[in-house]
Amino acid sequence: MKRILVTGATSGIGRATALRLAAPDTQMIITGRRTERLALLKQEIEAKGAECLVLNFDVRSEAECKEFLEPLGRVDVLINNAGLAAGLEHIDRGDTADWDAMIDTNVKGLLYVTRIISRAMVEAGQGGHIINIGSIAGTEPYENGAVYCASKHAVHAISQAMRADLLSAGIKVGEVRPGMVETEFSEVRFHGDKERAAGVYKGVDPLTGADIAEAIHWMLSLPPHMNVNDIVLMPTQQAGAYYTHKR
Ligand code: NDP
Ligand code: 8X3
Repeated sequence: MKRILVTGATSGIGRATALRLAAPDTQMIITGRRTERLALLKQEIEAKGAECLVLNFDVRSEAECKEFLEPLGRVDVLINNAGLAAGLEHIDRGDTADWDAMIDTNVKGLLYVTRIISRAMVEAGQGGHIINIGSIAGTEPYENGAVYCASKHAVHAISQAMRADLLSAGIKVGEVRPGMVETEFSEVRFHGDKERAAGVYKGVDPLTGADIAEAIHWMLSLPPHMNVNDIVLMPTQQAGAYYTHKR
């Protein structure tokens, strides 16, 4: 049985990925803070013939990561997806609580999860596959996004370094770096302002969580000798952080 762990599966890219990867002979391990959503997703995953284990915890807490992830032992695949942007402000106006949330989740949370899961993979000696969800913000710093961009630059650096660290253990490390994907991302960034969030996607056909899930499914289906290190995905109407052609 293949065991696949997806962090941040209650919404957006993580939810779509958990559903895309669910199949008979697979155990999906889904995580997030919103209990009811995890319970509903478990039902959808099981309807696809997969087993499902729900882990309800906050990746910002190292203690919770240890409590919930260490008992798992080895999994075959880890999708490090849990993350957020909070706020969109010039550096002099930024809110330090937003900064802490982004750094604690996107960087420290990803590290806590990765340390536990990669260690179990190395100790089992059977390889594995880790895919980190980065962003175009991981190479393109943009105005008002200093801390989010810094956190995704960190994910980009960590992805490259951990690929080297885990090379001799035969563990594949890939990074998926999307541009604009319509999820709850902007609603979270704008602290629940749905109208402002909708404005981000107005006049654009953005990517969907399902589009990203399809790419992840493809990366996981490649033969053992082949790895995708880094893949950048954007809507056709976007060419970079500063270039979006709106209708
Ligand atoms: P969503 O807001 O729709 O989903 C984010 C997910 O992360 C939720 O399941 C949420 O679960 C989880 N999460 C957030 N904080 C925590 C936490 N502290 N502990 C556990 N889980 C957490 O956004 P997306 O699907 O768009 O975002 C997924 C990833 O994709 C993020 O890393 C984001 O940076 C990245 N990304 C998104 C892009 C976009 O345009 N949408 C573009 C490029 C990258 P819960 O709240 O239940 O804990
Ligand atoms: C999310 C996409 O353009 O807001 O990572 O950085 S963007």
